[in-house]
Amino acid sequence: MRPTFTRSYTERAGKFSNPAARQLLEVMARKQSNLCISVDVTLKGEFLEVVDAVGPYTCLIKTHIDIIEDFDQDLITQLKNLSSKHDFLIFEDRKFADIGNTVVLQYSKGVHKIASWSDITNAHAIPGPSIITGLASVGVPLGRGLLLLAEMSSKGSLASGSYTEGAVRMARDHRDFVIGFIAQNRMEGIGSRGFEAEVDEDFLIITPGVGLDQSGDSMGQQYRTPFQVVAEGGSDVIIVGRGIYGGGVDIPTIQTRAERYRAEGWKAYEARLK
Ligand code: S5P
Repeated sequence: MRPTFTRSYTERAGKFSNPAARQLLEVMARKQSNLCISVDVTLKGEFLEVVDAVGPYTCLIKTHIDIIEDFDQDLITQLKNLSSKHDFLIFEDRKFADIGNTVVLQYSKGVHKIASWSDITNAHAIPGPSIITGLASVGVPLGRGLLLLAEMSSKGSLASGSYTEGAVRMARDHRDFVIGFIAQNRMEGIGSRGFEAEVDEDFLIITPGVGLDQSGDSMGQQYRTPFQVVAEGGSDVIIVGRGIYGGGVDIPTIQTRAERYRAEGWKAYEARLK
């Protein structure tokens, strides 16, 4: 059987029943972009300015909505307008990690009402399957998708080995809602009998810790290049943050960098299809 990562995004889109996964793969093919941009800035005005500037180059805007100091409902209205204008999906990087009842409230209520605007969100596997059933009770009726954190990019991460295997097993039991993983490697076949190529399952692999010019930061982040991540590692989407908006640069520079990462990510995808 042909391994998942050698199939085109378009071919794979049709196989997902989850609407968010399907839409993401379709946007990726349409825009020739497997670049998710993490806009980790703390002021609404700057956030919207960067999102509007990089919108054309990205398939997915990743947010940490709780770091925005002057958050209001209008930010969400404007973000959704930009997502229609530029044709990208929205991923709130909330990293839920609590019991089912609590994550239901955190996902749907409070100031941010994440489920009402975020196509995709993510969760740690640490609480066990009830975190998925809790989040799914809110997200599935809205057509949302969930990524489980199976591995992390930070030095000394404890998410490896049997923990990663446990996360994959949890995902397999909830295929309607769990669309893939935040991970550094492909996950098909992990924790099951066969080798990757023998298992016909498809999970999206979304990979942070991507940079072309740095190997890490002073706080344990570790970077690999788009080629290492997509062509060699078989990941589907690269997440780039400071590599694009970092260093206090102007908007044209941010756009030049976004296009550079888009082109590198796409080239790596085309290389692995061959
Ligand atoms: O393992 C992880 C998982 C995530 S979601 N490592 C990460 O770095 N992230 C997130 O990706 C992190 O919270 C940040 O928003 C982004 C990486 O940002 P960068 O500036 O280092 O590219």
